[in-house]
Amino acid sequence: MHQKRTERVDLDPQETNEWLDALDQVVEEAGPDRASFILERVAQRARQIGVELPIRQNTPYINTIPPEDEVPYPGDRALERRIKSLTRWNAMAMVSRQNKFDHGIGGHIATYASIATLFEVGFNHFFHASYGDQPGDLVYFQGHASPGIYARAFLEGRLTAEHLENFRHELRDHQGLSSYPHPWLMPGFWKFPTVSMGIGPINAIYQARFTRYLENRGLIAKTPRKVWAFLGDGEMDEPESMGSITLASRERLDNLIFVINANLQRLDGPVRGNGKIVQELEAAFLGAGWNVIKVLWGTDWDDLLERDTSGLLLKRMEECVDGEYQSFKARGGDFVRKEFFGKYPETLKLVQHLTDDQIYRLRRGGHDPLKVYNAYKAAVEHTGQPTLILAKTVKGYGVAEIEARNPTHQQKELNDRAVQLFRQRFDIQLPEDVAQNVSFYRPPDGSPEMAYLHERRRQLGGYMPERIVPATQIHAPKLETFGELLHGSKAPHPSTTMAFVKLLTVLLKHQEIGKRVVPIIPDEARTFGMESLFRQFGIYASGGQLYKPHDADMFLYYKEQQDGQILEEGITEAGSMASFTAAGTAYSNYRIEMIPFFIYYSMFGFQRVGDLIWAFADARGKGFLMGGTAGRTTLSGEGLQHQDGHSLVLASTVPTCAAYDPAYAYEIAVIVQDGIRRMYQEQEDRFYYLTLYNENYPMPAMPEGAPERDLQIQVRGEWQGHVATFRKRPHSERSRACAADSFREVWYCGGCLERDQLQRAAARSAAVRTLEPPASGSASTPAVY
Ligand SMILES: Cc1ncc(C[n+]2csc(CCOP(=O)(O)OP(=O)(O)O)c2C)c(N)n1
Ligand SMILES: [Mg+2]
Repeated sequence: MHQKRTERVDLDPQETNEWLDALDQVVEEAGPDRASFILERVAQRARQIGVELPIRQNTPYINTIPPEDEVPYPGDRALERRIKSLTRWNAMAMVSRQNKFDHGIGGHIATYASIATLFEVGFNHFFHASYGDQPGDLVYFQGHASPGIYARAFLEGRLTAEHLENFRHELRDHQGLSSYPHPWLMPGFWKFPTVSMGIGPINAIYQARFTRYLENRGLIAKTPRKVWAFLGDGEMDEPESMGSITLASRERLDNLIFVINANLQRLDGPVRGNGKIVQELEAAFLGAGWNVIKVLWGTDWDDLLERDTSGLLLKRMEECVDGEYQSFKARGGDFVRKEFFGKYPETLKLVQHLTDDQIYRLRRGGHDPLKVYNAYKAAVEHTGQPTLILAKTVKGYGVAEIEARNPTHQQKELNDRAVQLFRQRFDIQLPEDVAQNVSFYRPPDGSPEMAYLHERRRQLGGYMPERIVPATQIHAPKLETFGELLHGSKAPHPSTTMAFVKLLTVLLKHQEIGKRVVPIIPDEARTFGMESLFRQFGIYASGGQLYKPHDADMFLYYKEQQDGQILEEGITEAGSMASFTAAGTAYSNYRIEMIPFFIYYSMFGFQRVGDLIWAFADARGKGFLMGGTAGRTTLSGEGLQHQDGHSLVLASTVPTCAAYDPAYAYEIAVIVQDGIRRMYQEQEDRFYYLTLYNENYPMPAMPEGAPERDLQIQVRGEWQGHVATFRKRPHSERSRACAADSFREVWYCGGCLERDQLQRAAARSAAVRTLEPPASGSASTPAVY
């Protein structure tokens, strides 16, 4: 009788062993590739004859790269360790000093302590600041690991002790450092604002895709440039972190490398106390088509695994959950001997030659430069897929008394004993006064470690992070370029959406700046009447169009091409916003100014992807957000679904966003023309939000003096002071397509409720409840201009 899958027992161990021996023999005689081929064929046959195959998207809980495939470390391990230790010291001193003198100032020690090796191997061997005359790699640093990045820049001589002394005090008279990566607060330094979790990973994916887009359109030279994203394991719970990972594999983004700092903890406690975050992420990313490299165990474990003939060490590694792994680092070597190795006599024997201290110091993979180097090397050489590196680390690594403890994330200060233990742990040689005062320390110029550090960066094309803004490349077209929009409409009259599509077409065809325009649409082009753009400008498809579209013989067919200009993103406002960010900041990342237009249902904008929009502003992004079908809509069947007077209010709260609610076609032309002038020609770091309506009505010709007056009517974030500025627009019988209407209604209803409550309280009688609107201009009515 056949067994059920859930009841698997070995019915014939001798037969099982024969199969396993046969497999061993193939590997021995013909190598693992041949064995893999045979297994693939066996699996294929099994499926054909109806054998159910267990689908497992996990590899064993050991390193992906076996020791025999490793290359030796190419750098000077001793000097690199010295540099890393000094960086650790200065990072720790920076946070600790701040908190001593200014209690509660914040900052993080534990995160950088866990990620230091992952950064340092990158800085010494992989992160290119440039490729010849081309810009280099784009690195998204884990935001709250910033102390380590500052500490390295201090060693490099790019930051001073005064900078470090003023960590988190950047707005004082003297120079300081922002808590987290921030291109406004440190404009020459940080490129990517990453600290809002989930924003880094999705932006990195679309950044890597945008690199390919620029290359395929012939706008930048091809380079081996990589996008590196350093992420927390807790951060992976944000929907944005993993929501777009299939785009990366679909697009074969082998220029993208995610490095997850799997220290098994987040802020409150373990990321997956009852499971294994590394295995969970491995399965998800393998399933999504990524190349996954696990770096779990340091070199010291190689010998133990080699001698694990019973297979019980591997079994023990597999059966422990992360909550236990955390305890193994929080509780010391004797605990590990007893609770981890002691479970089986065979595993206990494996470590009988080691002291408790040696057992405690058996390193995890993410703290071993050799293992990390080999993983990075494999990642940069891998083709056809993005790579995920899962590096297992310890939160608060080497910081006595906080290592792997639950409150470690919040630890900001170290007492004198902890500081001295920290020094001993990493063997940090310092002048005595520096050690006593926990001061910052940079060895003298010309010392071996400083010479090495500078030489490595010279080999890799310079220092990083660095943000460079090129000279302006774009001149705004003259207003007359949009002639049709300026002269008024004839029946049948258009909507402002139609006027915008006309304007976009004119811009796309523009001799000088047409190529720089990036239309971004989340599956809404037909709704907005934009399908004519498909054929004219092509939809970007990195592999070209592999099929003949069913509408190929029609004039407006669905045309995909490798150098297509339109980013048709599918139904992902978050992904589209990430594309908008890559395009709107291309000037600083690729030294090429691009002009993105992201057109979407306004209802799915600021309230849905508001934090991505905020990050775009932080990144000093430029471009136009176009909120379609704003206000009430007359789109058949859509009704109240899109009634969103509030988008304008939300837009007006983003400091660098200029929000407009244009009523007429010529106003759109005036705002966009002036926007291009201000953002690109004048290099102002701002962006625009414009509402678009779908109702058709007569568009007047541009009156005398209009540009100046129209540009004044930006919606400002002063609505609480009742000066929100909405335009009156023509009303039809069916609908009043006016954001101000819904806004006024909300205001009006709020006023009613307020008065209602007051009346009840005062009279305790429900005699008369008036719903009269407050008198025009009274305190509860927004002024309407
Ligand atoms: C969207 C968002 N929510 C909350 C926070 C606050 N926060 C900062 S760090 C952190 C824990 C991060 O854990 P993990 O990603 O595992 O990074 P680790 O410090 O462990 O490397 C939290 C919750 C944030 N920065 N962003
Ligand atoms: Mg973590």
